[in-house]
Amino acid sequence: MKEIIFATTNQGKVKELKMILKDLGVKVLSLKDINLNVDIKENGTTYEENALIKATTIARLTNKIVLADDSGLEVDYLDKAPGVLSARFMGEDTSYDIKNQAIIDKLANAKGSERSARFVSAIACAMPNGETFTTRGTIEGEIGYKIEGTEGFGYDPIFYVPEFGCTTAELTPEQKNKISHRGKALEEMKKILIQKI
Ligand code: ITT
Repeated sequence: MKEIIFATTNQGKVKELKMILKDLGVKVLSLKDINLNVDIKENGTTYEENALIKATTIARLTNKIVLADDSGLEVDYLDKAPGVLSARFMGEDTSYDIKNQAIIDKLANAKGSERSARFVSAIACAMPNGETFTTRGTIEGEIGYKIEGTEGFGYDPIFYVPEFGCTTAELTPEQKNKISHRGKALEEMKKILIQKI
């Protein structure tokens, strides 16, 4: 069975990607699975640039097909912050209870449509022959008024999806993957992988 490396240290992303790609007939290995510990400088200014930096760095080291995700939460009331800096917002080691409450507090005066927000995911694929591809997915929603739900990771407990009447942290993993930024970007990437592998 073909092996694909997923260049991430985020175990929430690993769980989602493995579930979404399970019908592709490839073995997905995370950096943890292959015991690879690399400090990658994500100094791009776009999700695509950062995803490509992660994928190409690990492809060079492993000579395998590598996928990477760079993603973030864009809050319109905060001029699309934290955006590409979502993991670094208030410090990488700050808990998401604190980060999520801080975003709710910053939106204390925002009402209704002023609370609009989206998750964005860029998936990059780097092939051993140097070819690269990227896909992107987004999901529109709103910043909730309080932290709700325990599924998912990161900003899920404050990302309210009006169609479902709950946050993405209250959806099952299957429900989230069907509608999420990462789910959509990976469905597009699957079409490319089917041709290429
Ligand atoms: P890797 O770079 O190792 O993949 P990371 O967590 O640092 O892990 P990013 O730089 O892409 O990844 O940061 C993305 C951040 O955006 C992530 O840490 C979350 O805070 C947030 N985020 C992205 N997708 C999310 C999702 O589906 N649910 C909740 N928060 C999400």
